[in-house]
Amino acid sequence: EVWSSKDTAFPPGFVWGAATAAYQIEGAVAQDGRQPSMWDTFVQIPGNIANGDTGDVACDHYNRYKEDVQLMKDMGLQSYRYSISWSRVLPEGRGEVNAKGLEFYKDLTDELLANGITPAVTLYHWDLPEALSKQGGWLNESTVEAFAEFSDVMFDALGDKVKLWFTLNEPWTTSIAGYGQGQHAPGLKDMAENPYLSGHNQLLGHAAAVKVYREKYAATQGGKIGLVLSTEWKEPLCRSQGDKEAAERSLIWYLAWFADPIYKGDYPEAMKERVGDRLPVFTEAQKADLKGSSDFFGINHYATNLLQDPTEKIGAGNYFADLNGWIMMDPRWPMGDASWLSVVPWGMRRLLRWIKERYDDPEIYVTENGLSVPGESEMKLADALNDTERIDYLNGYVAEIWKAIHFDKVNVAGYYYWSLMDNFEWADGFDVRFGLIHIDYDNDQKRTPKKSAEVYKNMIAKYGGAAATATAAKPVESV
Ligand code: GBH
Repeated sequence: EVWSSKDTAFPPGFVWGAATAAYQIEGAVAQDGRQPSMWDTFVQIPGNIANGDTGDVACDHYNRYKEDVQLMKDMGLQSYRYSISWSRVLPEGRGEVNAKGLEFYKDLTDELLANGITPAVTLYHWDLPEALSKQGGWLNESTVEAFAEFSDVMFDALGDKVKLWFTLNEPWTTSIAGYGQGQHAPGLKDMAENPYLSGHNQLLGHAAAVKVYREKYAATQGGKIGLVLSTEWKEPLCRSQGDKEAAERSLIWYLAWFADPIYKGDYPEAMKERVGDRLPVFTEAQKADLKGSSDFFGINHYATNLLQDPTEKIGAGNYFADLNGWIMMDPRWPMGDASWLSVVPWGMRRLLRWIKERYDDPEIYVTENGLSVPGESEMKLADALNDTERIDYLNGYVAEIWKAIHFDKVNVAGYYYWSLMDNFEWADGFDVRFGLIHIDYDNDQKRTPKKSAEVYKNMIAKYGGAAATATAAKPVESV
């Protein structure tokens, strides 16, 4: 059966939003008592960031948040996902609260609510306070407790207004890029043990924060809390059993590494077998705290890989040897402005279905999805604003989410485009742009909505309005 335009409704209450992260947009790194995070330190080292860019000013969102909230409102955004700069609130990572830092997040949250936009807060999006990083950061188990304390401060300050909380953003990326390969802060290089140890402590940090929320706040504040994981979709290169198993192994090493402890109470068996004593072990009490510690499944998804079973061993004793698969791209796929960003909308549907099946049909939020247009930062303004590739990407991926909901019966509760505006794209600095809104870094950070912002606005008006959500779609045969 073919779907018709009458069937395009999204479920009632489906949330349409956009996302950012503190270090990527705020700037104002030394304003009002903020102390450095490990990213402030990392960007100082020559060679770490393209063109020597830093987040010192970025979009200057800290000083322009009111203008930005108006832009969100103009776009019809229903929700905004933003993160907290931990060292703005607790400059030393623990201890003394910086009232002015906290004030900023209260003001921003109030401004959102006053404009009818639902706040969705990420507690940790990679910017660990430097004071904690110096003591080993996520390699040191004491960071677990520090994160729970920081989370407590934030629930206490914002929990009467924020009803959707994300503890960590993409522990995979922190573990691999930050502690394993060194392209991200803190820039450590050890792929044998660091990824597994930093991942382990992040999981414990997540569980500890959720415990604080559930014990002290959930009953009175009534919000939902979970975390945000990420993976590319992993498609077998050929139909051979070996390639199918390599693809499955890759999903386990990217996603189930973190999702299994949360939904099943422990690491996947395959990881325990292959990683051996480099994989830390949870105590029974920790397993109990982890299991069921997410009210929903947050997923950042952008791209797809092909997986081939290696015919010979690819090294030993490190993360990618443990995973044991060749990760590649189909050369025919269009690409974004990053070597990992293949444009493969159907990968979204397959990933959502995989999550549904492995984790017993959780509620899912797509917490990030977006495109950087190749060469956009080199373009004249008029060309950058005419971002047809981004529009195609948005339409394509959202259509696949729709198919996942209607044909595969996946419980998707919301979609957040990455990103609201161009921003500091980590190691790529300001060269790579993901925004619906253009930032002119040479002209006082001037904001200009791109064509994609208008398309998204129309999409939200069409699918996210009261009329659209009131009409439940007819059941349709699977295709
Ligand atoms: C997100 O991560 C971040 O949350 C956000 O801050 C960032 O700005 C945005 O994406 C755009 O980059 O090394 O080949 O195995 C990106 C999602 C998931 C992309 C992990 C790279 C690893 C590719 N990332 N993925 S690979």
